[in-house]
Amino acid sequence: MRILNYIDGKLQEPVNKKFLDNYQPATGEVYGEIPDSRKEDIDLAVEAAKRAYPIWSSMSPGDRSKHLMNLSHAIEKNLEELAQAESKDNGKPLKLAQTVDIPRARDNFSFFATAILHEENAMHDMGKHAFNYTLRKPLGVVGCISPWNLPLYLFSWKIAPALAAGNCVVAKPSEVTPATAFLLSKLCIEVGFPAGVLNIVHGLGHHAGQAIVEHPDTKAISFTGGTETGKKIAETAAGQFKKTSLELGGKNANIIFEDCDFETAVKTAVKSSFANQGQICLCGSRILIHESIYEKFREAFVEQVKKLRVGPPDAAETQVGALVSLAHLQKVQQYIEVAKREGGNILCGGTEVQLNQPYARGYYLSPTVIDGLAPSCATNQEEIFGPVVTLMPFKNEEEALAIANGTKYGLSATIWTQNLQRAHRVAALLEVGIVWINCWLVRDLRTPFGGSKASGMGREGGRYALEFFTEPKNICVWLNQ
Ligand code: TXE
Repeated sequence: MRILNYIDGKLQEPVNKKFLDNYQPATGEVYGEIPDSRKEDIDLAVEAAKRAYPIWSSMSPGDRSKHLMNLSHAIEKNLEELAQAESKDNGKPLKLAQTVDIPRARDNFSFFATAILHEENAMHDMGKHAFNYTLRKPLGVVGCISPWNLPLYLFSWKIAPALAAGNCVVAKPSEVTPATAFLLSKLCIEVGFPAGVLNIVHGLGHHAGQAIVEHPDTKAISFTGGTETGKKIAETAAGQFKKTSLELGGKNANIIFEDCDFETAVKTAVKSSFANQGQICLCGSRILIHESIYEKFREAFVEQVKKLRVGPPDAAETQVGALVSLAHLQKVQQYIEVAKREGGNILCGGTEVQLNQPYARGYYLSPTVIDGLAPSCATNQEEIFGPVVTLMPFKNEEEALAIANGTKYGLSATIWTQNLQRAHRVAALLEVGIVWINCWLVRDLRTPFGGSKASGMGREGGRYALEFFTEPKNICVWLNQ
């Protein structure tokens, strides 16, 4: 697959004609190439977006909505092809791409396409003297930079609200998983999406990504990725007073109280630890268990984890596919070594899984459960972002909260209890942006999505995203003589 940039409605090579290898995680083989775009490509994309902006931003919400719905329908029509491409590019089970990633990308477009049909603006009445009304204006050209773990899902989660609000977009998917963003650009051409409104440029973060952030004409940056990268983006953007929305890492606590619905808690904890090979920012990577049920939970949990089937992404029975890249596999393995040095007990997993040809060189790791580590050690503090989870006992609610809140991250948490008062009390005291009570990853696209502390700044979702991608302008009208 030879991937091309999508600029001004056309597929094109990067100006320098240089390409990077694209790897298939399931086999470890190079299976395509992607543009190694630089500043000059971003300049072209921003110019195209600026030309398209006057028409796109002044279109009625109804007309913009129709264009976005066309993309949603095109994703639905091509769901199978997109799911195959996502699974091949990322290593995730095909079934997951078919049932979660691609349907969600479709829904991201339809959600924001219809949301703008129901928008209302504020009016502040000052009695007989005057009144105010508030316009919400798009920002202009905005940059959207997305990661590799949920490629089309997170890419569309940014560009759909940005476009719906009337902005033109320069977007860069992760260089590790560029395939479905490229297929989306082909769909844009197929459905006649207006040229220049959405531009998709491929390349490395420190080249193409950095150029989007530095460009004086990108008015806002919506970013999802690692905390270190987010910090760098925030520093660059601050100098230009650019708006930023940063969705970064997590080290989420999954708190299991003694009165939980045990079977459901165990089953869901397996999912929240290892879905997408543990490469979801919302995964519950630290399981805190009340000491009275610690042993019982550990036994039941490890037994179920051992049964998870690691295998080729396209095999129907596979539950855990390949990690996204060799570099990432090695990073996760290093963390397992750190856990051993810190004195952790590897209760299961921790080793590479050797599959037969053609998958023998793929990046497979067995789901890993570790206990016996203090909350303050590196394994329990740093984001591993792989199929690795730790178990820790706690004595009471206060201790559970202290452990849960005791990291630099603050993205999400899960609470398992049948005690209504405790559930709400603990939820209110958790220093995170999202809490699930007796469930995990149940999503309503209208709700605020994002984290606090080192997990980021700002919120995505529903009106929060539409507010981020617009600027309020108050107009005061004097009525008296
Ligand atoms: O992400 P990066 P990486 C975490 C996870 C992972 C770590 C690093 O812990 O191990 O981050 O992953 C672009 N200016 N998450 O290195 O580098 C880059 O090209 C502008 C959490 O793959 O942050 C890609 O498109 N852009 C996470 C995007 O940023 C830059 C999801 C993310 O890449 C840039 C993924 C720069 N200077 C990883 N440098 C989550 N929150 O869900 C890179 N990029």
